[in-house]
Amino acid sequence: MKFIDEAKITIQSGDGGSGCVSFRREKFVPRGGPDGGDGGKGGDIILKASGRKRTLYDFRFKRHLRAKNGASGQGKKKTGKKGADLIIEIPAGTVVTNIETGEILKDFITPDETCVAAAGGRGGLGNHHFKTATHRVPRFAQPGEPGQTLHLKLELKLIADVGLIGLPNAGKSTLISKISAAKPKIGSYPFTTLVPNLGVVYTDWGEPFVLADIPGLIAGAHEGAGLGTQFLRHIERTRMLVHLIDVSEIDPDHVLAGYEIVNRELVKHNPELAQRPQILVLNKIDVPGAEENAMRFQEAVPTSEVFSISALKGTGTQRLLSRILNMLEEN
Ligand SMILES: Nc1nc2c(ncn2[C@@H]2O[C@H](COP(=O)(O)OP(=O)(O)OP(=O)(O)O)[C@@H](O)[C@H]2O)c(=O)[nH]1
Ligand SMILES: [Mg+2]
Repeated sequence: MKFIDEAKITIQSGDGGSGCVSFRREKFVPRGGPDGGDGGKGGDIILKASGRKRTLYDFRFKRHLRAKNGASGQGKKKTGKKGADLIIEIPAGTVVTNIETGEILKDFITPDETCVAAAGGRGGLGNHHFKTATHRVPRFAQPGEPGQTLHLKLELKLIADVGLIGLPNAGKSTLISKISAAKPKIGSYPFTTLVPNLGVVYTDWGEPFVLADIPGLIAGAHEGAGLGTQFLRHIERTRMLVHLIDVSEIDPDHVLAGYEIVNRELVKHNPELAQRPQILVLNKIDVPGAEENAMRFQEAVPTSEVFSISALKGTGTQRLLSRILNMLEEN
């Protein structure tokens, strides 16, 4: 089970600008004295926890991150421009370690926490600082201090944004295996899944999100039946639920029976969990006769938005993903 997202990056703060060697030259001021300004400070690399980031996905493509150098000082004691800082957004929950020393730089817990991971180099002093009573014509200035380069490891303990719930055999593991890299066991019998699986779902429309596939819920799950409470507890930390229903198994005389079993378990385990935003998804729409069942179900829950998909064939899954993303952004 891999619940950790990891990335290695190299950060480099900006070099300080060099100090300037210059002498005041004006028509009526002979031998005006040194007036070289200081170099600007190099930009810092700042790490910032963000509530919008959910994974370390960005760093697969962007591994080397640099802040800007400070500009050199100029005549007339003008200080060089400061190099721009680079703010790197990471998900809250990321632990940042210096790879060379093994030291933990920071454990980012809540959004908006920041940390200067590498400070920009100081700017060099201009030559006007070096004028003394005995040394009136300093023809030198200080170079800027170089920036720092650090190799960092970012580790994020993944917390599921979306929980996938449903009766055993509804096709939860099939769905997660099709839309993420997770490779859970899939079987044509109940209780194939014995431990939760997490998968990161990447889409073209927004920030990736983390989906949790949990073992099927059955009546009495809140008291430990089936695989019980430990998995209900697992989905307590998600922000929304996707309730998967095997539409080929719907009993025409009790259309909502299966759906109600799962919801009852949620309420009994934790009433707050039943209030969580939930998307209803009818799966296995490819099975002959499923369309009629889907219609019956829709009529029985007229107010709810119901999706029909085939996890196996991929029918309807893109539309579902786009709705999940919308709901995550709304909440
Ligand atoms: N025809 C059809 N079969 C599907 C579809 N999705 C899943 N199945 C089949 O349904 C069975 C159960 O799938 P799983 O993904 O293991 O179901 P699960 O909900 O994870 O089951 P548990 O882990 O036991 O709770 C497998 O035989 C799948 O091949 C679908 O869209 N269409
Ligand atoms: Mg499963």
